[in-house]
Amino acid sequence: VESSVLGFPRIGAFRELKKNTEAYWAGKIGADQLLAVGKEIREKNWKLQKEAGVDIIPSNDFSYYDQVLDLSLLFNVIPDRYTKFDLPQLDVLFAMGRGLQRKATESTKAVDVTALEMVKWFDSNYHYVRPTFSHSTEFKLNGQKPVDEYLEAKALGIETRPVLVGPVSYLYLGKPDKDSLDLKPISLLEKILPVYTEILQKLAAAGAKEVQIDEPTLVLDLPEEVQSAFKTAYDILAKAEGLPKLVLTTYFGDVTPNLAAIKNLPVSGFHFDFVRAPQQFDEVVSILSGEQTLSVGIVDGRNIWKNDFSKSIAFVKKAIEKVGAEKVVVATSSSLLHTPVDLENEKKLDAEIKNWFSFATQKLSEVVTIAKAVSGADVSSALEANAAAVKSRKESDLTNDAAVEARLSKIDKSLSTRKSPFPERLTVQKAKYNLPLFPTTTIGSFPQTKDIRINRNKFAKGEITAEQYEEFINSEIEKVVRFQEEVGLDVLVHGEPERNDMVQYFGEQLKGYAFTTNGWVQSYGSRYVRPPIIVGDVSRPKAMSVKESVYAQSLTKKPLKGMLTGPVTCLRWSFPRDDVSQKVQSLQLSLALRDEVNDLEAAGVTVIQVDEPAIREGLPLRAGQERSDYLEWAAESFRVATSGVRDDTQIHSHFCYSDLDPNHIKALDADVVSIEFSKKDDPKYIQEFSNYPNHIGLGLFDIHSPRIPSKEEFVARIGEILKVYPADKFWVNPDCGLKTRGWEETKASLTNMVDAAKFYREKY
Ligand code: THG
Ligand code: ZN
Repeated sequence: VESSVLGFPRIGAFRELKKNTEAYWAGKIGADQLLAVGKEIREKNWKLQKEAGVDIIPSNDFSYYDQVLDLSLLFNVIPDRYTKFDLPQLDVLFAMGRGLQRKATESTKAVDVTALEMVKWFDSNYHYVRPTFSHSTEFKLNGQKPVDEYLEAKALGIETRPVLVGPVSYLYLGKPDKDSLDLKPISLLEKILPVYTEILQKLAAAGAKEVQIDEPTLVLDLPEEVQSAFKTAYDILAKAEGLPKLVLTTYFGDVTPNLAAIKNLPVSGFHFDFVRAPQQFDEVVSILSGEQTLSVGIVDGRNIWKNDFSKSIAFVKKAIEKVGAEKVVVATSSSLLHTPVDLENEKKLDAEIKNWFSFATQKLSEVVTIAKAVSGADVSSALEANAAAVKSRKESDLTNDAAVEARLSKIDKSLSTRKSPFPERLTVQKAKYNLPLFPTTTIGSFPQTKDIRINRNKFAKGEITAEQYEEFINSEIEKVVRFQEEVGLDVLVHGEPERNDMVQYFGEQLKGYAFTTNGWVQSYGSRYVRPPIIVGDVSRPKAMSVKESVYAQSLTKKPLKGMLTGPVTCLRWSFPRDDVSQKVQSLQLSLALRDEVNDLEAAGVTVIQVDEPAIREGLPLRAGQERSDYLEWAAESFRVATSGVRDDTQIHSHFCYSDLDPNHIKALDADVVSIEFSKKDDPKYIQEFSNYPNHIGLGLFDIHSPRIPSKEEFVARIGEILKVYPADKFWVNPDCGLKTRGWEETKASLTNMVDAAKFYREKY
């Protein structure tokens, strides 16, 4: 029985890709050097997998930014606005991913172009760049990245299986460009198949026997025309000459509701995610023809817990019984992109806890060991060690806290309801804060400068004292407060210089969490996160954010928001436990945060923002009972965290990176919400949000891009919104926090934004 990996992290064991990509953007290194680093990472990854004994090793899982964006480039799905500057291919990729604004030089034209929209990859914390189609899109092959990378591995003596996102998913995950809003991407299917055929033929000609063709949209509720697109697409591909075998790959959920769509597809095999959806086993196996292979996704690509070998082996044996050993492949459930690279680089983890984990590198041995075990090889010592680790975790005191469990059992309606309904709260809040029409604010973080990172590192290493560090943080807070007063913002923030990441920062202060020193996972482009790990029942030993917020408020007469990360987001951006439900973990977090919210209020910080950008990410991918349960406990968690306050305490929240449903947000009952909006070109979104009952700020500029919008641009965008949107509910703010931006562009953008708000204040 063969072992298979669907994709390996491409960031490098020590974030080499990030460092070099950002150096390239800053003009510090040339493209050659960046490309060389990419090549080195690919080589290391392939050799690592080869040495671990993996039989089916992926290629084209590497990307300099995002694998979906790579495909857009490969198929020439490049809106005209990116092609008119004669940029090199690599810069077109980055311009589409993050926007580009550059003054003219002697040899180059001025460039000014916004980025494409970036959205969550299913229910993960990875974000892809959304393909954007228009009536004038003409598919044609633009280079041959998958072939080049296949040949690169081959030259190293390593046979690989190239990975491509399949045609139906690629189209369905895209959207129409603003000049073609009536276009349904799936209608382009027959136009795109020739380029898929062409690249697949080239792969076969280069020697690839099989291609992993990812169709993860099969785990979604699909409209009829998308379901039927699978048959159309794969029938056409099957008729083409000279194609490699195709393994249709699904992950992150249950495909059975779309089973009819893939039954009888002319592919050589299927991959299913049995970590997430073991219950689909009987049904999916029933559609296999005698020839088709079954890739059994059994090693979790989304979490860091050690595999339970005895369970997995039993599962794979069941598969062998059904379809025969020669048809079964043991695989990771999804790409390992969502896990950190190597547990061996964690030097500070408690040895007992460390023994419960498995990162991408360790997972390679896991698939290999399981494949060997079911093939009858003697792996008894590996099995014994694994059983001991599984037992140690189950029985550890670190896992269970009776006090937390007791408090959880007492949550009731009174704990999750504000004292009065919104209209009454609004009256007292208006009197208390006396804000102008179109109040301006930011989402919370300000630029995380080099200086901030250096000081944080020094403090972590003990090179400066706690007092020195506090003094530094206070001076940063003061700078941010003064800046906001100067620009004329109305509701201020402290800027979060003390925080590395909005989840990691709280995770590190909560009991029940473990954290890594090098456990980076790509979030988008060059931005990575280091998710903390929930290992046991969660509680808050002491206040986590009060000191900084109180200090910041003491510097100004304007209201200042205390900033917290909501329970659902803390859960979703951590590696969760797999032995307790998400609901329980979320409610435990909500109690810890409730204490923090109440402490902030008692300390005089009475505008409090509890961000829930991941609320949509947690939404089960399909409609149904599980989804309605989720919506209920997610909203309940937020309300438990925020309902302990007085009516005149103003609760804010913030959401980004997803297509939100205003109804879901309504259930949180926050007084003010801000949502990412600048890339939502379709006027229907403005309409959708215009009925939102409480106050709302629709994000006015993209914070992922260094580009500075002019005052006129802000005025135009607000004007568009005000055509359908009630003026007295409307806040003015950016899309999201500013931590990834530099100060220069932050100052310029916010100044223009505030000027635009003033313009409308005069007008109304
Ligand atoms: N934190 C976490 N997940 C997230 C976000 C976050 N997911 C969605 C969204 N925000 C993704 N955005 C970002 C934005 C910035 C960074 C990461 C994800 C970022 N990372 C630093 C970097 O790569 O340089 C490292 C931060 C650190 O030092 O810890 O800036 O905000 N969990
Ligand atoms: Zn955000």
